[in-house]
Amino acid sequence: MNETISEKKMPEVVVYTMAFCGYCVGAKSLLEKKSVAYLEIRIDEEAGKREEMEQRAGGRDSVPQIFIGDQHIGGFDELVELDMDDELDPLLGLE
Ligand SMILES: N[C@@H](CCC(=O)N[C@@H](CS)C(=O)NCC(=O)O)C(=O)O
Repeated sequence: MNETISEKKMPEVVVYTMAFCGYCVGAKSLLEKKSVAYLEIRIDEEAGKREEMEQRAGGRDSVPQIFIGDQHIGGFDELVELDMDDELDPLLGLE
């Protein structure tokens, strides 16, 4: 079946963040530069979200923690590394 751009399924992108976090700003900026919509979850504002993040991220407790669909990417460094290796866009459904 032919897939038009408007029908293309983009995975849900989730970024767990908190206030005063430069790495969080960096991760969000990279996604925004690519015009990728993401759900930001503030672990310092929403009850239970810190625990949820740590559970999903295999115990990692630094922010940001980034998920593309069901896949745990890690933090800002891992996001940038994937991008530098040209592996990020395919995960985001951009290619
Ligand atoms: N290498 C990590 C560094 C993330 C980081 O250090 N985040 C800070 C906030 S900007 C943090 O969570 N510090 C508390 C901690 O490491 O537990 C990444 O690239 O995401």
